[in-house]
Amino acid sequence: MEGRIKLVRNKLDELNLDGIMINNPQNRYYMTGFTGTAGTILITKKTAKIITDFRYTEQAKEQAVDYEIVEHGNSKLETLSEELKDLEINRLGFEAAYETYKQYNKYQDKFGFLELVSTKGLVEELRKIKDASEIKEVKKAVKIADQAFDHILDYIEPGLTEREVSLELEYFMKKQGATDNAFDFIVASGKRGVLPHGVATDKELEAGDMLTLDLGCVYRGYNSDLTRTIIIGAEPTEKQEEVYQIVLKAQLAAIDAIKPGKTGAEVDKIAREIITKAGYGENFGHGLGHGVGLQVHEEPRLAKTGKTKLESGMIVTVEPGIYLPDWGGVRIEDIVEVTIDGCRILTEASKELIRV
Ligand SMILES: [Mn+2]
Repeated sequence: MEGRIKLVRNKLDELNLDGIMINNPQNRYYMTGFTGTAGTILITKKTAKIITDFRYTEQAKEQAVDYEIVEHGNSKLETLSEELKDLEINRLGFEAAYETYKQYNKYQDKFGFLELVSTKGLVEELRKIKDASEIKEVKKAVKIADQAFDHILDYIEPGLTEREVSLELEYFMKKQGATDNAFDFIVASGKRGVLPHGVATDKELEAGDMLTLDLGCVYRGYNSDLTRTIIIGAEPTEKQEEVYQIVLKAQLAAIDAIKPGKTGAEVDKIAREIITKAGYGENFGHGLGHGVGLQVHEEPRLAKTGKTKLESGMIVTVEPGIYLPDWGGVRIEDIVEVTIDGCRILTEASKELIRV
């Protein structure tokens, strides 16, 4: 964590701040290794502290060895205020995207002796590039999702409800060591496939349905995200096969184009052009992909608006889709790691149009 603290201190210098308080849970974990759910990180040019309560002081001492642990009593803000005065902080950064207006007002009341300075994505910026230990955790989360996909292929049969499929996925992944679901799984069968975020319902799976499964888990704080579309109990129709192959072609071309220096918009465009040329441009209404790490959706974005240039160590999804009203949809999603000269696909689930 020392390296990460140093990088934050460089940012403090750049922004002419004496310190920053970090409350965003993912940023807190990233900066400290502390897994407790309450505590404010205070990083200044010379000190690094976690202000937390009685429930977490021992745990914080064990997990966050680079930090001084300060236990607060009834009022965390009171303790924070004393610390800030002792440290002679004049300009204090806070996380604009995380703190609420109500909380900001409380800070203003308590910290009248200093200037509160809004910061945007200071820690998130560091989180874009994953180090070896983070890549290892994402790989494990990806592996659990891959195994869950293989498992669910054996489990699925006509007559099961989407909800039963979703529950089985959750049960399986948690048995493999996942601590949580990365999001509400999408289990969208038949015409429901038109909904890019069609979470599982009581609809029963029917022969001839296409089924889009979008699942992911959390492993040691890191997320996975996997989408496959399969076909249930029948050979695909010509149209199902056609739409599937277009999405797959777009996905493979985008993956092929990923390398350092390319922007998210450039990669998005490659997939979008293939889908548009095939006549389905209007039916691909979302971005191509997103960063994955401590949050399942984070920077950088692969989308029309994605200005970030890809760099080695970024981990992103590539997930084009085609959604047709009164018909259904197809989406195929892998997670890839950007390398020095291209990218490595971390997802191993098959991309054949699988019939179960
Ligand atoms: Mn995704």
